[in-house]
Amino acid sequence: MNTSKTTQREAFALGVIAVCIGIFVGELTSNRSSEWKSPVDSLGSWIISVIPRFLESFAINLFGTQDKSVLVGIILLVALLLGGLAGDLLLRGKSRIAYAIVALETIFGALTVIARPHSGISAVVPALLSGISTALVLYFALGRVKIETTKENQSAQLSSRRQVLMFAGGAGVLGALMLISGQKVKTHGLNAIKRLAVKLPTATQPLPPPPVDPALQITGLSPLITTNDQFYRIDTAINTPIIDVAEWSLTINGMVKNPVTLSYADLLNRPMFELDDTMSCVSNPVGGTLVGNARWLGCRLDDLINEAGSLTSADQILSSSGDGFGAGFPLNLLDGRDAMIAVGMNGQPLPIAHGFPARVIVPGLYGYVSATKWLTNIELTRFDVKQGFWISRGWSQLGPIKIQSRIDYPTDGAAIPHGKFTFAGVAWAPLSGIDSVQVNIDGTWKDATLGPVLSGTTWRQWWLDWDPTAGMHEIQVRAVAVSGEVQTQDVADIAPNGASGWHTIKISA
Ligand SMILES: Nc1nc2c(c(=O)[nH]1)N[C@H]1C(S)=C(S)[C@@H](COP(=O)(O)O)O[C@H]1N2
Ligand SMILES: [Mo]
Repeated sequence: MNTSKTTQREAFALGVIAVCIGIFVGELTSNRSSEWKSPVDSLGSWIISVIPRFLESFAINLFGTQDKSVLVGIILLVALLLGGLAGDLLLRGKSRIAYAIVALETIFGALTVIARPHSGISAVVPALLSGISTALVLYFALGRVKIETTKENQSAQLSSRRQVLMFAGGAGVLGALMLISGQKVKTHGLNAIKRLAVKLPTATQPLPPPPVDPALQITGLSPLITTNDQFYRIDTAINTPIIDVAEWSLTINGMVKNPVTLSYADLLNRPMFELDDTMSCVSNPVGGTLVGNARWLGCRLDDLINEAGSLTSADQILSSSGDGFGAGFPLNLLDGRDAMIAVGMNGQPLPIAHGFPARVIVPGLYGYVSATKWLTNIELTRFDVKQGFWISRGWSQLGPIKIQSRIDYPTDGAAIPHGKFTFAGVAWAPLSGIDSVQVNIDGTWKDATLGPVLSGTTWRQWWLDWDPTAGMHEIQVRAVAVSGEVQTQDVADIAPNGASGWHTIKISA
């Protein structure tokens, strides 16, 4: 009894090890050539592309910006469990099912590799090698065990083979981890060093330095300008793309008279301007944090489009990043607003996570329809011909940022100590700007004090002193735009075109 139990456990472990070695081989080979793609990354990208957005938002809320690592972790876990299952089946003599599992896993991985943009047929090489090595290890570790007839022989054979294999497996896994991280560190590191070497141009007419930030004085208030490392991050990329600025180029083509291609140096040589702009994700819930305010540096998008000369039949500007992401907005939204190809963020070259070397920023639009990071192409096209990444997944074709306000301090459910304190938060209403913010305390609206205006497309900080009475209180906030628009109380979900409603919190004093 005891022996057979151990044997089963060993078989499971050997199956897991076989998959570890397979994954090692897959990652190792995918690092050998830019044509060959990592099966793990491809599976992740595929999952992100089919996952319903509400689930993605849920994952983002749960795991924050670690959501991609969690996804990769889940993929690895499932693969290892399937390996264990295959090991177990082999021990029971069900070798056909065992190998079928490995084959299906391999084929599925290979299909997700093919599904990635710019995948040639050779892209599946790592997936195939990974599957073959898994099957071979399984075969040599467990496949021939059944030749022995008695249970005793079986387990004796396994035990001696076990030690060799456990050792080989352990070494393989360790090697794989070192290799994968080593390669990632090397390529990402090189990318990071090249970014550090970039010398940003200065704007033709630099903006005045931002005013003193009220957040320095007011507890819990969001800073006027979000620092680069505090800025939210949302994208479909498992790994940020490795882009060599020396080779990178931006092409403007499609329904244009003269296609334009710019190198990074060409781009930096164009007249530059600075833009203070608040960008939000359409998935930002009421009161949420998927929104940030930065000082961007870049060149005018409308000038570039004018140089390319759009045909009158075009109605959409569709930008894309070469990794399958695309974002499109109506051409007629280039109405003089300061849309830009951004190269700088808060005085630094765009951080890699935020789109280095270049991205699009269009004031007043959610990121999913405009703000393509790791930009490589801008195509003039028609909405009835082509659409951005999220549109076929149920998100609205048009994505103007809705007027919103948020209570930063105190947080929902907080217990406030006795005595005076200050409510604080931010409100935004691009392109118009914020005219006033009111706070509803237990049913009475009071006007909040407003912070400085950076531009019509940036958020404004607000605050309000209050001397609470003991007990529970319900607090709401609403904003009024310079245009006269009052933030609606009507609650809307983030899908399909952005959340609305008043941010409401309960606190006790
Ligand atoms: N290449 C690429 N660009 C992208 C995305 C993406 O998935 N891939 N996501 C968009 C979305 S949905 C948003 S909200 C913004 C987020 O930009 P940030 O990560 O710099 O905050 O980037 C946009 N640009
Ligand atoms: Mo987004």
